[in-house]
Amino acid sequence: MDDRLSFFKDNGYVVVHDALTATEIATVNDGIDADRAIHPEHWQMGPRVGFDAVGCDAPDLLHRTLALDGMVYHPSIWSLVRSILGEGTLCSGLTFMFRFPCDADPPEDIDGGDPLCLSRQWHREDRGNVEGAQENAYFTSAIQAIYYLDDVDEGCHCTSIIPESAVTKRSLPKTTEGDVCITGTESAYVDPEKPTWMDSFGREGPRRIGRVDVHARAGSVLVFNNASLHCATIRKTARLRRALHVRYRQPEPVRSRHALKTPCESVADFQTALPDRPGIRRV
Ligand SMILES: O=C(O)CCC(=O)C(=O)O
Repeated sequence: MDDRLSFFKDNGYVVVHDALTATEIATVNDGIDADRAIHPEHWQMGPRVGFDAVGCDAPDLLHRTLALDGMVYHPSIWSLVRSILGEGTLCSGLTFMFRFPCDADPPEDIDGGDPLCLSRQWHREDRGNVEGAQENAYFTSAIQAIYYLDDVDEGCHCTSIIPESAVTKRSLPKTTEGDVCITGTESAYVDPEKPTWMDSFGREGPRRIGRVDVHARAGSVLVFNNASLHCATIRKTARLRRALHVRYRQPEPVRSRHALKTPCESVADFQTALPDRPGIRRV
């Protein structure tokens, strides 16, 4: 545990391998397949740029299936999350995501030695919102846990992240009005030799260096500071990648909407909207 905490402090993320048993993985995937069969209307893809993905969010999703109940505060990461964010931390969001096979060709100018990579849209969640991060030693205002529900390697879509310590995040320039947000992300970790990259779908963005592509077996979970630069690495692949994203934060400050999704305006809103089953709703 201490090793994971110190890795998280130094890097802004940690991977917990084999966090879920084969039975837990099957429970989640089977439950989602059942929900898709009964409610196909909730799993329709909206218009996307070039590659297909679809997700469903809690609270609605948790009202339709019991299969994710054990995942809201899964014991493999819950004490880690609470050690980082402190007593009073709550789940503030949960999304199940499918990323589908993609047959587009990689651009000629490949990104960072990754021959199958089609796209990377780097971002800090909530535009780098770090409200409340100064309250803990990890400079973390919210955590996102991404559970892989399929094996992930260099031949399929993965999550990528740029290691960045709590000390660095604390020292980065921040906005001085409104919510406290890290600024200057456009130029962060940009390759000085070749600062831009055009993805397979004609979108130009910064070409970042220093990334870690998270390749791990189904049942592993990436736990990261929501303000760390990360993205989905979209690859040419015939494989599906399923993942469960769970978000955590402190309810305060109530005015900051970080780690929340519409229509929930606060952690309390999200909690109230959850089904009243043991282990899910905590307020
Ligand atoms: O799907 C992924 O691997 C990462 C998605 C992502 O960038 C996000 O949740 O903000």
